[in-house]
Amino acid sequence: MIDKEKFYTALSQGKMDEVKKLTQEALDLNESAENILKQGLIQAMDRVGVKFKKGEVYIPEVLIAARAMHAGMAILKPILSQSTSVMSGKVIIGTVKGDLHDIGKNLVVMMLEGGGFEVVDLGIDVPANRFIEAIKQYQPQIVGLSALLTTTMAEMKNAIQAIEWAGLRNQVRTIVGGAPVTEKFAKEIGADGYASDAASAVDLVKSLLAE
Ligand code: B1M
Repeated sequence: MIDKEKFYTALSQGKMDEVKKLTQEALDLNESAENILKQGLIQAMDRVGVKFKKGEVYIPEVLIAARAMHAGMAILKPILSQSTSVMSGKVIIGTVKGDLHDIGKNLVVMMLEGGGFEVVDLGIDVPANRFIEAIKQYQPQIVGLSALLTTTMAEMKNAIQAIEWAGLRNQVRTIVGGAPVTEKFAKEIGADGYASDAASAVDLVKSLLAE
């Protein structure tokens, strides 16, 4: 049983050691890494997000919560990324230009690695030309774009267009995701796929590679 209140209290107060302890304790009690992630860490961060929206907490509080979330995720990473299958494809991924949110993207990376994919993480605030350089350098089959702001969603379109203009569109499949992104938007900007969460991103990549 995951103590959601304890996770929320520790995470919202930015108590990294406490979040790590709670995460480890839950693992020791045989909770699955997926459950700890969803019911412990993500739900706590969602509650912080609601308070942020209402103006009850501000950016510094959200930042320390994000740092505490990363501390918990670091404990789960080896488990989520554990894979017995051989590398089944290469994915490059990044949060688009102007956007600094990386928690969700990092989860997608972990789950893809767990799904047996080789992942090159380009980080945050990634301009279109960096995606192009990375396609040439790493020769991936899939390019993943993440955005958390309605204002940076347009950058996804720019990146996909730039890939097309660089003559690389037939070489890669593009997938998009992030809280404000929808299936409809993905189609409008010419992405090859949309995933609403990290687990679906793995299924999506698998299905695109099987086509
Ligand atoms: Co920001 N922020 N933030 N923030 N922040 C949101 C996104 C917001 C919804 C908060 C709110 O108002 N309720 C709002 C966006 C509003 C909008 O545009 N619609 C917002 C805002 C406004 C801002 C600033 C503009 C605030 C300001 O400066 N006034 C600013 C922008 C900075 C910038 O990017 N240029 C800002 C800053 C920040 C912090 C730096 C303080 C911090 C980020 C720290 C970090 O990431 N290292 C932060 C945080 C933490 C949040 C909230 C609270 C949490 C986001 C998060 O990590 N969620 C967020 C509110 C919320 O979402 N509840 C908010 C947990 C994560 C697991 O979920 O990222 O959705 P998510 O990822 C999911 C799926 O979306 C999906 O899978 C993931 C796992 O299942 N997914 C993909 C994600 N990428 C994918 C890619 C894929 C497939 C699936 O394929 C490639």
